[in-house]
Amino acid sequence: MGTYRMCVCFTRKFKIKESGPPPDVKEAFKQYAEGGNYMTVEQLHRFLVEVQGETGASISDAVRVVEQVLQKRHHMSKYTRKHTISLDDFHYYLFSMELNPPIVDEVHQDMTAPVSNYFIYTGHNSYLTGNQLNSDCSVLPIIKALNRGVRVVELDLWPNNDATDGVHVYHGWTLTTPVELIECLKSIKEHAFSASPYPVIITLEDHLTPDLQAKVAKLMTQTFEDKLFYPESECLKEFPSPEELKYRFIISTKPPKEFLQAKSSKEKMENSLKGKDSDEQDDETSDSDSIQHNQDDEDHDDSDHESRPPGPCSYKGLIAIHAGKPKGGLKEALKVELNKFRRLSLSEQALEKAVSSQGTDVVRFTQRNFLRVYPKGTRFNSSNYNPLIGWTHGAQMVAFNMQGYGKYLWLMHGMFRSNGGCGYVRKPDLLMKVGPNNEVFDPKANLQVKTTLKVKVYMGDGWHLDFKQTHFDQFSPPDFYTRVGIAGVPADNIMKETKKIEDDWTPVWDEEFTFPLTVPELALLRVVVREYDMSGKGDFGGQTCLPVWELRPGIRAMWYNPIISSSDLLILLFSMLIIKLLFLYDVCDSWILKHSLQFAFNYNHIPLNNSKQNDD
Ligand SMILES: [Ca+2]
Ligand SMILES: [Ca+2]
Ligand SMILES: [Ca+2]
Repeated sequence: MGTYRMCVCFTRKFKIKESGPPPDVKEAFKQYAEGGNYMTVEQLHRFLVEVQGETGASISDAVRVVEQVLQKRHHMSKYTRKHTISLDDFHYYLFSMELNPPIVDEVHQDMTAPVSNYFIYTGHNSYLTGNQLNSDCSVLPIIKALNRGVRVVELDLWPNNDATDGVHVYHGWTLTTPVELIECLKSIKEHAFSASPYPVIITLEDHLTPDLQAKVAKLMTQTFEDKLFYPESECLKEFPSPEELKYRFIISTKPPKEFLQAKSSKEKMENSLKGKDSDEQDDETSDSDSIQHNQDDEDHDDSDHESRPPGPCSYKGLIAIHAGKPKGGLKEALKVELNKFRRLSLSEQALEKAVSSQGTDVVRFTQRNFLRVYPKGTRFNSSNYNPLIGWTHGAQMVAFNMQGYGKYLWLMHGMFRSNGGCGYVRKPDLLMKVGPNNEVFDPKANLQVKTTLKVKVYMGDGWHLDFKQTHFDQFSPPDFYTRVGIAGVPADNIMKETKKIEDDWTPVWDEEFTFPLTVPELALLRVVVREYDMSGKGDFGGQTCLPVWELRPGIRAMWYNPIISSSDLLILLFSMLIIKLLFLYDVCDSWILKHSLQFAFNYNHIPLNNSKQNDD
C-alpha cells in the first residue's frame, strides 16, 4: 500500500498513518467518560441527549447502542462483558452509518394532504437505458427507478407500424428501439410498491389514434384492475392524498379531443407523426411562441364539459390528472381557477423564463395545480438541469433522466432521501401560504437568516479498501479535499472547500464551515470529495447530498441511508445551531461509491458527459 513504483529501479515509499479518532471525538469521550477508560451506558446516554440532540433517547436506547457496538466490533454477546465501551468502540459507533446516520429513514411527514401539496420523485422518458437518440428502450430503467422510490414514470406512446393494433413505447423521431407497452405496464405493476406504498403516477405522452387509445385504456384496466384510480365524477375539485391513494396507479395526460375523433385514423396518425401532440415539442422555440404555436393542440377547458362518462371504459375516463395549456400565453397558462386543477408541463427553459418575470405567479399556480418541468430537447446525452428552480417555485414534478449521474441528479436523489425515501416530500408551508395581502412566497426575496448550519468535516476513510493503489495518482497516494455547500434558494446557494491533504488515503481535514440559511426548508447539504491533481480537474472521490431539514445534529457519519428512527427531528435541527457532521467513509459506503463509479464507466460508451459535469 505504501510503496509506489516510479520506474524499473526506483520506488517511493509513503508512511501509512494510523487514523485514530479526530480530536473532537477524543474530547467528547474524555468529557462524558469523566476521564475514565470506559464509557458507561449512563454516560453514553448523556452524550446522546446533550451532543447528538436525541432528547427522546432513553437509557435502554443507550444499552442497545452499546450492545450493538460490542456485538459488531468484538463479536461479544451482552452476557460476556460489562456494558461499557472504549474510545475505539465509541469512535466505531460514530463512524458507523448503520448505527449513527445523518438523517432518519422513515416516513414522518403528514401524508393526508392533496397529492399536489407534495414534491414527487419524477422520471423523464423512464423507458430509456441511455441517451435520448439511439439507446435501447427497456423495462429495466423503469424497474430500477421504481425500486429507488421514483413515483412518476413517463411513457411515450406511439403506434406500432408493424402490427395494426400494437402500441410501442419509445422516444419519437429518434433511433431508440421500442419496447411493448404491455411489458412496461406489467413491470410497473410488479415493482411499483417495492420501495414505497404511495401512489405511482404514469404520465403519458400520447401520439395515438382513438382506436389505439381505446386499446391502451383496455390494457391499463386489465393490468391494474381495481388499483387504477380514476375520478368518479368528471372533474375533481381537489385531489386525494397519498395516504388515500396508497398502492394505487394514477394516469396523467392530455385528454383526447373530440374533433380528432372525427378524423380518420390515417389523418390522425399523420398529425401525431408530425409531433403536434407532443407537449415536449416546444423546446426549441421561445416560451410565448411555443404556447401560441401549440395552442391548437393543447387541451382546453372544453374537455371538462364533454359528455363522455368517467370510468375505466374510456381512455379519457382513466385520466385522473388532466394535462394541458389553455389558449393564450404564459399568463393564461398560469391562471388559477377555483375548484379546478390541472397539470401544466414546461420545459426547463420555459420555466426559467416564467420565473424570471412571473415567479410568484408560478408559486401561486402550484399551490393548487400541478407543474411538471422537463429537460430541454437538446439534452441528447440524458443530462439534467437545476431542479431547485422548480422546487423553490413549488413545482411538484421536476422530471429527470434517472439513468445518468452528476451534480443535478445527486440533488434529485438527495431531496428524495427525505421522508423515508417514500418519493413524496411535503412542500414546506411557506410555499402553500397566502399572506393577508394575497402575497405568496418569492424565492428571490431577501429574507432574514432563519438558522445557521455549521458543518465540521473531520476525516474520511475507506478508499484504500476499494480502489487500486494507483486509481487516483499513479505515483503517490491521493490528495483529497472536500467541497461542502448548500443548494437552495439563490440567497443560500454556496460551495466552500477544505484544504487538500497531500498523499494520504485517510485524510483528516478538521475544518468547520458556517452556512447562514434564509430558507432551510428548501436547502440541500452537498458534500463532495475530490482528489487534487496539478493538471486537469482531478478525480471524483465520492459525494452525498442530504435534505437540511432532516439532518440530525451532533457528530454523524455520512454517506448512505440506513435505518434508525426518531420523530422530533425538525425541532431538534432548528433549535440547535451547532451541527457537526462527522465526515466518514466506511467499508459499506465505499461499496456504494464504487458502484456509482462503475455505473459511470458502464455508460461511457454512450455520450453521457457526466464526468465533465461541474460540481460547483
Ligand atoms: Ca489524480
Ligand atoms: Ca498524490
Ligand atoms: Ca493527485
